[in-house]
Amino acid sequence: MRMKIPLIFSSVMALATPAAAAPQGVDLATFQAAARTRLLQADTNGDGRLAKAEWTARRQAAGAEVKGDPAKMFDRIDANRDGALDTAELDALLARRFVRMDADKDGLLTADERRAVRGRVGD
Ligand SMILES: [Ca+2]
Ligand SMILES: [Ca+2]
Repeated sequence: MRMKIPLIFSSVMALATPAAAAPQGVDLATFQAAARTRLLQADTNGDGRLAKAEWTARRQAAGAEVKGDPAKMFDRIDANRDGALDTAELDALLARRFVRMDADKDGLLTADERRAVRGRVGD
């Protein structure tokens, strides 16, 4: 009987491996974590939040792909009006963005869905 255990184990591994190797998309939490890390590259004073000047500088550096006034956009995102974008505010922004990008509403962003909006979202 003991000889069968490794066989069962290896067949379970064989079933699990393809799903791990070829994910169907990125879920919200993964998207938020990755995008938040990218946004916080603009956190030049390292306090873990984006001040308006940091946000504006980042939007301007993104150049022609960015539409709209960065300062007005900042004010919309800064829900508690303290003049900085914290993790919760960035995650709320990214959650709205995720919903817009998730064309088939399955809760996962595929590479195609992300490609479809590239250049429209500004980063
Ligand atoms: Ca804030
Ligand atoms: Ca999707």
